[in-house]
Amino acid sequence: MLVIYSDLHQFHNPPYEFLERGLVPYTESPARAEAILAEIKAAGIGPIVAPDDFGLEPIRAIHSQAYLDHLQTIYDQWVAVGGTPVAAMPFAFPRPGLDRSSPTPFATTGRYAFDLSAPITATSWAAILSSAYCALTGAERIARGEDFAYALCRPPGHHASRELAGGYCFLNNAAIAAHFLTAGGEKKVAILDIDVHHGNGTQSIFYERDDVLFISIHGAPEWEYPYFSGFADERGSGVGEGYTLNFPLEQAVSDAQYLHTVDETLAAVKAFDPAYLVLSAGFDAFDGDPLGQFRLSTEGFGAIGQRVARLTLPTLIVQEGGYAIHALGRNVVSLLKGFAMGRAHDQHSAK
Ligand code: SP5
Ligand code: ZN
Repeated sequence: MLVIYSDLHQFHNPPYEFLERGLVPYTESPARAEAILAEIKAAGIGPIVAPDDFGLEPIRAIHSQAYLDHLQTIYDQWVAVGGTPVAAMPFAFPRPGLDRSSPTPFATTGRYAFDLSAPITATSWAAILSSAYCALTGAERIARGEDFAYALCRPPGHHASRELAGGYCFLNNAAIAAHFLTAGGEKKVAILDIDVHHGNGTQSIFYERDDVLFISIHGAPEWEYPYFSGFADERGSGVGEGYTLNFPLEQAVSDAQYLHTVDETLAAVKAFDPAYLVLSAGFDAFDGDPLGQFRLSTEGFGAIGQRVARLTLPTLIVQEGGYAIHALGRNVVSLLKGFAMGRAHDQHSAK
C-alpha cells in the first residue's frame, strides 16, 4: 500500500493546550506520527514516499486567502506585539453581538480559531502545509489510477473549516483532497469520517454541495467534543440537503455496535455512487484513547478497513486523530491490513 509521509510534521510541536483539566501537555504530538511510521515499517507496508509540492491553489479552493495569510504570518505579528514566543494562541473570541473586526493579533488569533487547541509556533506552517501535501499527493496518485493510498497526515484536519482552526487542525487535509478528486465538478466523492469526534470542519465545507457526500460516525455532541455540531438532524442545506449524514453514538460503543453503523454508512455511500472515497481515519474511537470514550479494539479497526475495502472504490485513507500512542501504530496497521485483505477478497471473488 502506498504511504505518503513527511518528516516536516516535526516542526509542529506546541508544548501545551488548555482543556477541561486546565493547562496540559499538547496531546497531538510528533510522537504520534513517529509511532505510526515505525509500526508501518515494522509491518513491511509501503512504498513510503514524500509528498509533492502543490503550491497553494488547491488549498485556496477550501480555505480563504485571508486565513492562509493568517496561518503564515500570525506568529511574527503576535510576538511583535508582546505575545508569548511559545506560540500564537487565542484567548478572546468574537461572539454574536461582540464581533467587530480588529487587526491586532490578540483579536485575529481568536477570529480564526474556535478553541484553545490550535496554537501556532514559529515553525508550525511547514508542518501544516506538508500535511495537506501528503493528502494531495495521495489524491493525485488515486486520480491517476492508484487503487488506494494512506496519507500519514500530521497535524490532522477534519475540525478545520474555511476560516477556522481548532481541535489540533489548521488545514482540512481530507476536504482539500476530496475537492481535488472532484476534478472541477467531473466526479462525485464520498467522505466517511470515523474519527471519534465530529468532523465539523469537513461538514461545514461541503454542507451546501451535492457532489461531495459527507458522512460522520462520532460521539454524540451531548457529551463529546466539539459539542456544537454533529447532531443527527444536520443533513446539509440547499442543493446539499441529504448529502451530509451524521451518526452520533452513545458512550462505550463496542466493535459490534460500531460495525453495524459502519454498514449503514457504506450502504449510503453505495447509493451515492461516487467515483472516489476519502476515509477520514481517526483512531481515537479506540478503547483507552485519552480523548474518546468508545470501546473499539485493534481488531475492530481491521474489520472497518475490510468492510470499507469491499465497496471497491478507489480510496484515499487520511490520518486524523488517535492519541493512545502505545497502540496507535498497531491500530493504523490493523486498518490498513484489513483494507488490503478486503480488496484481495474482492479480487478473488470477482474471478
Ligand atoms: C483531530 C482530533 O481528534 N481532535 C480532537 C480534539 C479534542 N479536543 C478536546 C478534547 C476534550 C477532551 N475530553 C477528554 C475527556 C477525558 N476523559
Ligand atoms: Zn478526534
